[in-house]
Amino acid sequence: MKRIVFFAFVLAPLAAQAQEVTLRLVSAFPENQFYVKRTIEWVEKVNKEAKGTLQINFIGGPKAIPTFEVGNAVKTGVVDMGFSTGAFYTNVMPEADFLKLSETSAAEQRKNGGYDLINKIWAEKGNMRYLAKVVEFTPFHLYINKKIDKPELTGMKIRITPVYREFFQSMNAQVMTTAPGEVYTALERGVIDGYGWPIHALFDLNWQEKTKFRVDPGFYNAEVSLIMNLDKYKGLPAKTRELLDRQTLAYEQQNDFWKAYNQNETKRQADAGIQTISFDAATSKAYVEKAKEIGWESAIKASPQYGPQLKKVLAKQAN
Ligand code: 173
Repeated sequence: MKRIVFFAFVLAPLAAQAQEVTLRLVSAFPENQFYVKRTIEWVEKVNKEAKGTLQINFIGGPKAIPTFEVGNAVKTGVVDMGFSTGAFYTNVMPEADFLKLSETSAAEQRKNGGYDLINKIWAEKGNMRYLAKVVEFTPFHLYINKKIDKPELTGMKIRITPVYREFFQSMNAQVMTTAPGEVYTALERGVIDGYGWPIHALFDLNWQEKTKFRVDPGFYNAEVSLIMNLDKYKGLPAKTRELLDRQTLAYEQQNDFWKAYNQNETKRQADAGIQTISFDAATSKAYVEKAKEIGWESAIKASPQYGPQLKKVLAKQAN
């Protein structure tokens, strides 16, 4: 009798406390991308440190859930966590793609109200928690296989995601949206004359084999992050949630990593024979300004409510 009482009052609560939470994570980027490998390493570290409390179970990449469906899968709870960029889930909310317009860093956005605003919107429109941004300080570029001497793409078919749509269209490109996993074949078959992509991660997918030119300068700021189903996030025991917040923040705080990585990737492209196309100073300046102007203009049009609020925390304010 005594023993039973001991079990009920002492051991049973201990057993409940020891319940380990498992979160299922999918990646919108192909598994052979360096981003994903780096994230899997982070997951392994978390799993070691959080043993008994939290385990993240990496399910896979776009073969598990297609690139443009990861956002919806997180929203509805088909999976618990997603590794994605906002451009891949504009079908959940247009605001997802606005984070490319960030001129302030993730660290600054944690202080200036940006992180809280993002989380307000992500919760309200996407039933999501925006855990942490883990790729930044990374410009996008236009890569093409035909030489141009001015920012003019008439007659060219360019692979895009929502990141580049309005900007490339403003240069008269014919655009075609595809997931990263389909770009190599499109290049190989000559279906596209070029594509938008960050300064890095070209080699991960072997695109250097099919790429002649990179247009400089770059524009915008690539954003890749960990997102989570909001109900799942709220339902975590407080201690587990705090642990997850700490671990995702620690990952975000390593973003300076990308600065040196991108320099190296730029060199690697030159070494692989990718030539750069540059414009004169005035044209370059106008090119970058146009990207920004068109980006915010379409953002505010797509979200009159949150576009202007996000601009305040994402854009560097003119003094
Ligand atoms: O080009 C893309 O697929 C894209 O939108 C993107 C965004 C962030 C990082 C890498 C790619």
